[in-house]
Amino acid sequence: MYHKNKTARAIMGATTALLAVSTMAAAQEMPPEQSLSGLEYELIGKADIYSYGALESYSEAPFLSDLVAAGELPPVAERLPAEPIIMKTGAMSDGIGEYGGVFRHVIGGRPEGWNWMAGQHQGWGGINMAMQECLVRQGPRWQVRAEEQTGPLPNLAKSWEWNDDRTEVTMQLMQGVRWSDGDPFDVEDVRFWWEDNVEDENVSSRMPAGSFGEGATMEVIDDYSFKFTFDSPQSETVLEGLAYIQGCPGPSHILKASHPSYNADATYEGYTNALPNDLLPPVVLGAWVPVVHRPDEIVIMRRNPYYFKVDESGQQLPYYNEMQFRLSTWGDRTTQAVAGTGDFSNMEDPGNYVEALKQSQDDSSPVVANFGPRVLSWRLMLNFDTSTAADDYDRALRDLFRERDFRLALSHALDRDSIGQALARGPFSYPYIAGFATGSPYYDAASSAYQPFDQDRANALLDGLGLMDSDGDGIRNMPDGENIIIDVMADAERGADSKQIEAVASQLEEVGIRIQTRSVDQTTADTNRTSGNFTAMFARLPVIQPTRETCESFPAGANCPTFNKGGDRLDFEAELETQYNAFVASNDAVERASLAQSMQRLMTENVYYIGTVQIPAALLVNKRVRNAHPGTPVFMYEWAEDGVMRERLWTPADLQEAEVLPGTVAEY
Ligand code: BQZ
Repeated sequence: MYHKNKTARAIMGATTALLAVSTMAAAQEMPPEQSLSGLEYELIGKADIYSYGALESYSEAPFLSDLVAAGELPPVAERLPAEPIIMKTGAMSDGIGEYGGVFRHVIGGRPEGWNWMAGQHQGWGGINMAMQECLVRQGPRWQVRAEEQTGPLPNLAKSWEWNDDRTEVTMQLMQGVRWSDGDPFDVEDVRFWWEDNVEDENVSSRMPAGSFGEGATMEVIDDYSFKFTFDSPQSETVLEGLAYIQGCPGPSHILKASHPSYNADATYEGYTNALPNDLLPPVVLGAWVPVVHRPDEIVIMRRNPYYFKVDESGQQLPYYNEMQFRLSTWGDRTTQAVAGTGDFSNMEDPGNYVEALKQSQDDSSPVVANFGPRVLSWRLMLNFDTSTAADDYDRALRDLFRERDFRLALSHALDRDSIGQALARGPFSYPYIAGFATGSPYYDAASSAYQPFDQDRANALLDGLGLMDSDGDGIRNMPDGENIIIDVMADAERGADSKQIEAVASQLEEVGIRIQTRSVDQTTADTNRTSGNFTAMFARLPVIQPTRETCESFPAGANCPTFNKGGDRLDFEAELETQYNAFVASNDAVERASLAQSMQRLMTENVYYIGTVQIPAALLVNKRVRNAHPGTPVFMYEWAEDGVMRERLWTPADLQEAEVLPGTVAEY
């Protein structure tokens, strides 16, 4: 429960440590950081949040009882597993909820398709997390006390045991969970997810083959249990990789027919597109099911009558009957949350901050705003993989990117304070170099090599590489005479990204390097980014937990990171890979922290990518929404949509918004 004056700031401790270190101000150290987050809350045990068990009786949303009476649905007790997940009342900041109403999201993304196992996105902003359920869960961990911070929370995998030397972990699945069409969920769905998606290199899974646990193989034991075997001892940490958006099985009973392993006529392209965004409703395990998608307008989701979670009074979750996702822009998400026409925003576009904060401070404001630590970090990624270069010029560029002095030069050329001020005036931004963002529990200032703004140094480094402006046009030339012009892909719809690239481009031009920005739509940016299909790319990528979207930031296995998929490691990268492997294999928090420090040193000293700035985000939630714990971070173990646990959010009946599709559920 939320206690304003209790001190339990495990997550934000890093910021305080940083202030102490920065007074020593050695030449290449990070400047002092000012924290904007001030929330304190009580930390609790994992089982205080939810557990598994049978209750004497169950009840359901009233309209579902009508559907049962009409013979359209089996009774609730038959739809639930024998031992559902029980959300504990003590962990709810407003207690057990009332059924009904709508939760109104506004998002900037557009659903690409529903086949998430094949890497498709659903438009982000919380749609995927409302549809998917994963083997384990990370989002709610921000509330877990330090002694229990040993690994993920259970979810579909309700428990697991390790063998003595920790080379095998056997996981038990919940029994009796059903898909939203009533089909039973069992180990076959997990096997299909692993063998025919993750490990099938023809499928662009978000957890690329070989990136989860050294040499991991999977073996089915019986209908509800399976075993991972590893080449080397592993830890609870490695299992974090089985949470959103990596370890979430899709409906094998639907998808096998489109997969080449089961259908001689099927193609991999056809498989990826087997669940197009205009084919509704998809079959899911999540609390809500998409039932309407009007392109560029709205996605409407309705409650899943087979959802496998209840509250302590036996009410089947979720409380909200309907989830709406208006398809607009990310900036509009904040505008509408502040205006009260949307219920939720991860305020993440600093251009909005001052105005949004001012308005939300007013007593009559419909919204509460809480700042967290700096978790949003931006970077310019240079592709080190020469094997996928488009042509000779691109290959020459990538060879250059592999030179540490070139990356150091680019980093020294950037004036991160002015980039930050271009985003938002005020104390929001802080320089980002590479590695963990300062909001990460693994961040350590003393282990971060800082490349201060120093264009003389940048010029000297570039001169030293023999990259002179031989034709006097202001742009340095490659040894063969061509101008150095770097094609940088970026997401056109992210205002904070475009503003930064503009500043980066003009600063790099000052040292004779030209950036040519290629702005693309979000889906193109997303797929090219995750598949490594770019020469250079500018993007916002939080590095908070190394086990989440690992392949975007760490050399975890031969196919990672996305910006060096060819496996031809940079010198320090091989060492970084060894440290990453040791990190996920370690069960000792002290050892992990120290490995994180040496990873941070390697990443920042070698400028693994070129960071620009990092900023805090604020969570905006409408005041009529209950159980949105005020301590919920926008991002810590997962985005707030998971961290806030939407299946237990509710609104009192007299404050509920009207549903667009009252009385309905997905029909198959
Ligand atoms: C939050 C998040 C929930 C993806 C996406 C998007 C993609 C990335 C990232 C964020 C959006 C919101 O982020 O910006 O606040 O709601 O969806 O998933 O930026 O382009 O690929 O990783 O999650």
